[in-house]
Amino acid sequence: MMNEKQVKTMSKFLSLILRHQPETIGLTLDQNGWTDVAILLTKISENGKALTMEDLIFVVENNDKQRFVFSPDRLKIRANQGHSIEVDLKLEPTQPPSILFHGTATRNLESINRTGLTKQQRHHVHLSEDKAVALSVGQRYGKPVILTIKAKEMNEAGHVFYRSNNGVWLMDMVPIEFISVP
Ligand code: HQG
Repeated sequence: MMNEKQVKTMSKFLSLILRHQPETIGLTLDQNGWTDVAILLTKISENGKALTMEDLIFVVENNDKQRFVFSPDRLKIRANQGHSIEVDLKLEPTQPPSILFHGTATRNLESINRTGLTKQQRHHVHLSEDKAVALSVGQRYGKPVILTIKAKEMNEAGHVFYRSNNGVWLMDMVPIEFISVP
């Protein structure tokens, strides 16, 4: 059985492979972001990181943010969100709650005040229903600040919101008029 640290390391590696650079291990994703589990296991082993199906199931089930999902027959796997490569997750537009949160670093505020929130390397701007999650996201990049987004108002103004299977809210951008900076 894998320990907590091994699970975390493997989760990070899977994020790299399933969201950003599948070519690192010679893998390809289909247009919806899925890849074949058997091929994934083989490619990972060929790249010196032995992983059994049992371990992979453990990593998927114990991932703190439920970042990955199997197809119902467990023959395929993909990341739930967070991609930088072009994939169509086939998410349906969804009505957001009245407010959502975005954690960022204070040094980004000047630029955000000019252009609103824009997607950087990833496909979407990511928002959370949970302030604590937003705080930890912001902390990754420096001194954190939590922005409150008037999501319902923004949605009613015509901006499309999607919700990933693991509960992350995704949109193309957030104009400045819907952002409250503390
Ligand atoms: C910032 C984690 C300057 C933005 C989380 C962020 C999330 C701007 C950074 C997921 C800007 C992009 C995504 C602007 C946005 N000027 N900076 N106009 N607009 N930014 O990593 O939201 O652990 O692409 O504030 O839970 O930090 O990977 O986005 O600081 O869901 O599963 O540009 O990553 O999930 O950074 O994080 P990211 P994020 P995982």
